[in-house]
Amino acid sequence: SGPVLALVGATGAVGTVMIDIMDGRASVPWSEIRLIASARSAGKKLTVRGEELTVVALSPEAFDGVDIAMFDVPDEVSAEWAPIAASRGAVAVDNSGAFRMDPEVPLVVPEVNADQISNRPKGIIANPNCTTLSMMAALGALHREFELKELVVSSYQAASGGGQAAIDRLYAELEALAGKEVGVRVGDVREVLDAAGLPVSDSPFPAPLVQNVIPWAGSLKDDGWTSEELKVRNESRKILGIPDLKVSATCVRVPVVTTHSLAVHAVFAREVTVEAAHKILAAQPTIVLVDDPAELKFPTPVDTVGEDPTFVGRVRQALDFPNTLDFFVCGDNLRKGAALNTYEIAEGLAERL
Ligand code: 2RA
Repeated sequence: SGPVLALVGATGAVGTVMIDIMDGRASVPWSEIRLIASARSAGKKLTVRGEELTVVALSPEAFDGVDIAMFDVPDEVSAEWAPIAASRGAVAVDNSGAFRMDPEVPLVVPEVNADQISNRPKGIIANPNCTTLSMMAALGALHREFELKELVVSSYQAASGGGQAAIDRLYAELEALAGKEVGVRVGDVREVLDAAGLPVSDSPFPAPLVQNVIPWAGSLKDDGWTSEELKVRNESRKILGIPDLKVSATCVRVPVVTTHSLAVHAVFAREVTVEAAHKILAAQPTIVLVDDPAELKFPTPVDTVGEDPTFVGRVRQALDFPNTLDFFVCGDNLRKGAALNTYEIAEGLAERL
C-alpha cells in the first residue's frame, strides 16, 4: 500500500550505492521498487533487499504507477526524462545538474531545508552537486547559530565524482604505475601511461590523476571559472537561502577513489568560538566530529568512505579574520554526496505524499 519508488540509472556508480543504501535500511515504505536504466542494461537482474529485480528500459511507460522516481543519470538524460516522469504523475528527485538552479525546483538537503520538499511546482526536486553537499550539513548548522556571510572553499575531489569511467581510469593508472619509479622528472608519469596504452587524451581527466592533483573539475565557464566552482557558489546560496553569500571556490581532483574533502573558510556575522562550533557540530546527528589535534585525530577519506555522515575536524578560529572558522570536511561523495541525500529526500516525500 506504500508508494512505488523507481530508480533511474540503477546500474551506474551512484545507482549501485543507492541499492546498497536501500539494502541497509531496517525498513522501507515502498510497496514496489522498480529499477530503470538505458536499453543497454535492460533485462539485467539485480538483487534489492533480498529480492531479484529485472532492470526495465527507460520509456514513458516505465513510470506508470510510479510515485517517486530517483534519477542518477547524466544531465541530458534527466533534462529529457524527469519532466516525462513528472507528467506521468511521479515526483522526480533528480541528482543531475539539469534543474538545480531552476527557481521552480527546490534544491534540498534535508538537514538544512527539508521544508522545501513540499514546494515543487514542476514535480521535480533537485539533489545538490556532491561537492556542495559535502559541506552543507556543517555549514547549515553553523549558519543557524552564527549567520554565514562569506565562504572560501578548496575541494579535494575523488575520482568517482566523474562516474564509473573515472573510477576505472584511476585504477588503470594505478596499475600502470605499480612498481615504476616516477615523480623524478617532468613527463615520466605520462610516459608510463602512454606505454601502457593509457594516453591522457583517452582519460576523463585532463591530466594524469595518479601521482598528481588536478586543479580542474567540470567544464570551462566565463573568466576561467569551472562549472564545478560555480556550482559550489550558486548551490550554496540557494540551499542556505543566502542569495548574496560571498563565495569563492577552487575545485581540485585528487587520486582518491571515493570521498570528497573540502577545506572551508567561513566568515560569520556573529562571534564564533571553536568550543561553540564543536558543540553545534557534535549535536548535529549527521555529522561526526573528529577533532583532536593533540592526538592527530582529523577526518580523512580513508576513514570516511562507505559511511553516511559527514566527518568534520580541524576546526580553528582564524587568527587574522574576525568571526571566522577554518575547518576540514570529508563526505562520501557517492553516499551523502549523491545517493543517500537523494534517498533521504525520497523518504521525506513518502511521509508527505
Ligand atoms: C564531481 N561533483 O565530483 C562532480 C560530479 N558529481 O565530478
